[in-house]
Parts: sequence; structure tokens; C-alpha cells
Amino acid sequence: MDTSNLTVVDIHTHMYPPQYIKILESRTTIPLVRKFPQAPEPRLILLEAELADLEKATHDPSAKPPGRPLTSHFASLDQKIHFMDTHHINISVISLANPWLDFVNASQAGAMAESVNKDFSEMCAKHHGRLFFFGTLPLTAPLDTLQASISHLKDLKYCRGVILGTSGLGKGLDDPNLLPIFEALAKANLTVFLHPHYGLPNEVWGPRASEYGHVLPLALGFPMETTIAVARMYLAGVFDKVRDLRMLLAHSGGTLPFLAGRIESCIFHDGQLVREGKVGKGRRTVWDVLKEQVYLDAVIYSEVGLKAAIDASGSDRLMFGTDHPFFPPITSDEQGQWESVSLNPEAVAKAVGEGSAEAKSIMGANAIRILRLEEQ
Ligand code: 5CU
Repeated sequence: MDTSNLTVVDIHTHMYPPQYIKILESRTTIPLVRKFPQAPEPRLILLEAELADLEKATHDPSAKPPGRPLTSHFASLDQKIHFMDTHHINISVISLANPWLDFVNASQAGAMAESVNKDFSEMCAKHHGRLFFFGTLPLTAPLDTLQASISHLKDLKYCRGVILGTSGLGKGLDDPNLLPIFEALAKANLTVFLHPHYGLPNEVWGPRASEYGHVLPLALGFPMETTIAVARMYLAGVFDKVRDLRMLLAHSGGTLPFLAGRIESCIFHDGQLVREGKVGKGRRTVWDVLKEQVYLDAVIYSEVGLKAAIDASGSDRLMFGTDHPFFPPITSDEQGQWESVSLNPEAVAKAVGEGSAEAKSIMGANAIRILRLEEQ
């Protein structure tokens, strides 16, 4: 798609501030950054599915390097701006990449969140009007620290929401103890960008998993994790209890647009739920929640998935993203065009027509309206 005449907004784009990278360098368990003799750049090891490769490479210098190269794209602001310019991206809403502060102990999480959020604020201020951010929450900290962090984020000029993983306070997003947090976020008008990290248990990938690179955990584990997290929230009634909660789901909602019909059917055919009176008239269905409280990114790389997302939530609720700095080109120059970026505008053009009003909305206008990117 020719994007040169469009306002393009990237709402799914990550960074690790340099001080966060330092913490990863000091760690011995994942997430961590480590150098290996067999690789020119330090390696960033994030996922449980990378543990077997980490173990092998630690003991065998000829084994393939684990994880992914930690290139300058992960921590350099200049590099982010260069990437935006190269891909004609006018505005980016940046967020800390996974696993955020999920591994930080309770006593340090509050201060670390404050410092990471300050780093993001300062990056945005350096590029006023081009950068906004989703803040990071200290989820392992006591509840009052967490509430204080939301109050802090609410007043930060460039903050438009928070990025959240699926573990919540440790028990998932259907945990009743998380309700006051969702209420506070909704009251503060902060959109929750829900992003996966944990995937599915390693056993699911089978004994030959290491032959398949990152494909299974990233292509299937991540979307299933998001789908399960939102389904649990729905079944626990979180969306009804917090009607002003707005969730932006990564990767076009995982598989939720495709599976919503099946989830619905399983609900009204479930004897237990029917007996408990949970399937009565007036119930808001998964479809209702998808159209009223959910936004989806357009990071799905094909018009087939994108059309399902549009059918489920509406083209006025979809927003373009890149997932930078993940998925760099393997064989061409990282400073040039990334195929992982061009696939998504191509999917938008195929799904709704190049130059159409819907394409304009998905590529940028929706994000400007939903995330108030004209307010500065
Ligand atoms: O390549 C990966 O592992 C990832 C990741 O960890 N997080 C993300 O947002 N995209 C890809």
C-alpha cells in the first residue's frame, strides 16, 4: 500500500530503555541478555520456549545461539525514529516490551515502574507530537503502590494507556483482586493494551520443538494466550463489572474473532452456566464486548485474519501496528524496509481497498481518535 499520503500511526511498537537492558544483563534466569562466543551480538532470551537452546548454548559453544540478537533497535530512540521515517510512520505509541516488570520483586517494582515510565515520558517529549506511550504497571507491588502508579500515569502528558500481560497479579486477568485496578484504569481513561508473553506450556510443542525455531510459540502460543486471557475475563464478568474498561488486544485479538462463535455456543450449551442463571436474557455476548469494549491491532499479516477482526469488532476499532523491533528482516539490511511491516498495510489494502476511508481509519485515524493523539 502507498502510505505516503496517509497519516500512519503505529500503536504496537516496543522499546527497552537502556536501564532495563542493564537489568537483563545482570540476570541469570530468563528474561536475560547474555553474550555467546558463537554470536556477534548479545542475545536477548525472553521465552520459556527458548530455555532448551539457552541450556545447550551455555555448555556447547558450537550450538546455535539462543533467543534473538539484541540489536540497537531494542533500546535506541534514534533507531526508533529512523525506523518510523523509513516506513512513513507519522506517530508511534511506544510501550515496554515483554515481560515488562513481571519478574521484579515486590519491593522494587514501584520504583522501577516510575523510572521506566519517566524514561518513556522523556523519549516522547524529545519528539513532541510524534511519540506517545503506554505505561508500565508494577504488578508485583502491593495494591496501593499499583494504584499510585496509575495516578502517576494519568497525569503524564504523553501517556495514553498501559501495557499489560496476561498474568495480572499472578492469577490471571479474571482475578477478583484485579477489579479495583481495572476500575482505576477505566476511571483514568487509560486504555489497556493486552499483550502476550507466556504462550502455552512447552510440552505442547513436542519433543521436536527445537527444530522449528520460534514459529510455534510466537505464531500459536502468543495468540492462544491472549484468547484464553480475554475469554476468562469475559466468563468472570469483568467487562460487565467495569463497563468503561477499554482493552486493545494484540495480534488482532489472538484467535478471539475466529472463535467468538464457538465460545458463545459453548456458553449457552453449558448445563452448569444455564443452571446458575448466567445465560439469561439480556446477557452481553462475546460479540457485544468485542464491539463495545475491545479494540484490535491490525498485526495479523493477512487479509483473512484482518477481515475476521473487522467483522468481529468493526473497522472503526482496528489500529495499525508493526511489533518493531521484533521480526526484523533475516536476509536484508535492518536499516531498510521490513517485510514484517509492509505485510500489514498490504493486508489492510486487500481487506478494505487501498485508499478507502476504512483503510485511512485503520492506518491512523482510528488511533488518533481513540487514543486522543491530537491532545498534547
Ligand atoms: O519474537 C518474540 O519473542 C516476540 C516477543 O517476545 N514479543 C513480541 O512482542 N513480539 C515478538
